[in-house]
Amino acid sequence: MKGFIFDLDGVLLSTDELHFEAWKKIADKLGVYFDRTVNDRLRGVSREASLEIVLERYEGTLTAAEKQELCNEKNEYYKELLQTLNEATVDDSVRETLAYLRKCGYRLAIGSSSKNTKTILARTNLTHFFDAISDGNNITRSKPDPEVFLKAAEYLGLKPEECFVVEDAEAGIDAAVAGGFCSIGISTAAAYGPTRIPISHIRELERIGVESFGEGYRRL
Ligand code: B16
Ligand code: MG
Repeated sequence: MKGFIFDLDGVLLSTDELHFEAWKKIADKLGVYFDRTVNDRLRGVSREASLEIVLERYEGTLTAAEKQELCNEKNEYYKELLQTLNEATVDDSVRETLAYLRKCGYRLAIGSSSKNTKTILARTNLTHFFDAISDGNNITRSKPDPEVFLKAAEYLGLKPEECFVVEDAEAGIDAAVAGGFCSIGISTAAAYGPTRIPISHIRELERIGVESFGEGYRRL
């Protein structure tokens, strides 16, 4: 194994609350019920697919242009909220684990559905840890399609079977499995059947990193 591809939201930091606030504004404007349980279903899902979930309880019909306008509006609220992120948003254990894996010689990439990935990485001072970034701006198909991870591996110059994918969402694990990656699941994804290696804390990646040099990960 030579690389680690990290999902962003839900793995390196959480922007759940910010997505919630932004979608809530849209839902309130439409008069649609929206709560944190619905918000949980938006994890790892693209902006457009998220809107479709928000609209499940909407009685009217909207044109494609109106839907696009709502997505844009949500993103404007969300970008304002992203201004509150800073270095302290990210747990020390995340920085320490990324630094450790780099020291071991692994190549690191981001594989995120978010089109705001670069802003989030810059605001939290995480950009320098990564050799490559694959995000919502360079894909045409969202998770569970493996495109975002396949592009990340390509940017790293590695084959899928040489990379771990670390994910918190079921759709992300499905994408990793479909792409031929070794999936590591955290949070919700730890209890998901197809996950190859469940973990309960990001620090466990250090052990996996050490044990997986060469063919070692097969013995886990
Ligand atoms: P944006 P990930 C995902 O990021 C989020 O989990 C999901 O809630 C969001 O809808 C999606 O990015 C798109 O984000 O609106 O910023 O393009 O988990 O794939 O890092
Ligand atoms: Mg995620």
